[in-house]
Amino acid sequence: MIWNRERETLSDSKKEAIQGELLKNQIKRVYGSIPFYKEKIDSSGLTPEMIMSIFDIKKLPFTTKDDLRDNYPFGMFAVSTDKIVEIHTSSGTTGKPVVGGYTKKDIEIWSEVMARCLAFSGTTENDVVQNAYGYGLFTGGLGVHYGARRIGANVIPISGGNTKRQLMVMQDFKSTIITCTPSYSLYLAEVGEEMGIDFKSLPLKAGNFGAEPWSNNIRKEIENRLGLLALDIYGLTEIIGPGVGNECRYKCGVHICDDHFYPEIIDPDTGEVLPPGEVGELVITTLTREATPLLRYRTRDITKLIPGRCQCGRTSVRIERIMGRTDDMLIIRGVNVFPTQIEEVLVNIKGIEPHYQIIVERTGTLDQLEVQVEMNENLISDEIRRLEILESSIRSEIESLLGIKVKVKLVEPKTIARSEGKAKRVIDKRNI
Ligand code: DLL
Repeated sequence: MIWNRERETLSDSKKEAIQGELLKNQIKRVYGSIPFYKEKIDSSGLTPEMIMSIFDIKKLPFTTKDDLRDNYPFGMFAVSTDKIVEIHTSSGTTGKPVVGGYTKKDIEIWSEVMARCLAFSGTTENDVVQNAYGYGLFTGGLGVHYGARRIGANVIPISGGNTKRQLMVMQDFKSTIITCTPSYSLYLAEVGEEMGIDFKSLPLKAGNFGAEPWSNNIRKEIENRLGLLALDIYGLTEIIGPGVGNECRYKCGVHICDDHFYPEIIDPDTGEVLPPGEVGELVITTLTREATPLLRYRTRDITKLIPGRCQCGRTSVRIERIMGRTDDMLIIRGVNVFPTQIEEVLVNIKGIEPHYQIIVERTGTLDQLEVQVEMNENLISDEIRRLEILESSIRSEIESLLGIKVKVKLVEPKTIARSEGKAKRVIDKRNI
């Protein structure tokens, strides 16, 4: 179902006209209300009047995460504090968090784009949405909540964690839609299977999974084990939270709500704008955000724009699922490695679970990458020799994909920590 047919199926020319008008207004607002942007625009030799259409966006300077940190907490706010009705922050663990402010209108917009995202997975007013994203400063819980309310679905604000209670609620309240991180959905599957729950007999029909990178193979695993349609939802605190975009049931890229968020892909080293199909860093400009608008924000997320139209009828720009982040990308002996590449290999191997962790260490001047993977219960009783053969076959598959030497260690079932939110895949012990 398309939630907002008029806005989600705009012709190119109409969309460009709308985006252009919104951008012009946005530039004037940020220039007049955020000293940081006034200075930045002035020093790049521009005036707000020089931005006349959406195609002029390329002239604007970028905004980085460091800019947000330098202006922490409220230096990037475009409205006075009495207009703010809610605040959220990023879930990052290093340094000061990123702060997003919302006016009443921002919450309206958030509800609208999240309603669109939930409609991608078929959510209607008849559905029961079990919202297992964390409520609180993290945007996941309340963002999904607002969208589900906008649709008129019955939302269960269970938040993250307390897995047994999640499973009880899922059965007793007859949840039809589940929203959580992909890694947590697999944990729900694991605990549910141990309790003897037959997920396929439950009314669960779909889930919007996101907030962390995941692969297509993990999607298959989630779909098979939970018996539902698993779609990717993307977003970030800086832009609005969840609701920036979502996959449709054709699963061919994340549709961006591009009448609110304008996406570009750049070469992260040079800043040059790349054409559709080329992989680079996603940059987003908020066209309608009132409280914390951002111009050309460098997300650090790596993806590409997908050319062409989607069969679902929406005309929104699509991006490939996020491959990783520029700051998650490991550079091991000069080779770029994303955890999702390793995940793709692991999920296809029998005898192991999709729970893994990547440990990076430096011995002398050499980086060592070790992949720890859980074996499953059936394998654990196997003789050592067979386990060694499995380890070495996993190793050679990863090595042939990445082109570097790695260590693989099979670990006992359930020894890798499960997460109720974003999974921690990489432990980087290097001091660099
Ligand atoms: O994770 C917002 C969110 C909540 C999205 C619930 C989807 C569902 P932050 O905590 O600010 O916001 O983290 C944003 O998480 O820049 C990406 O690196 C990553 N991320 C978010 N969604 C996806 C996804 C929320 N579908 C950061 N695939 C982003 C891959 C994702 N990475």
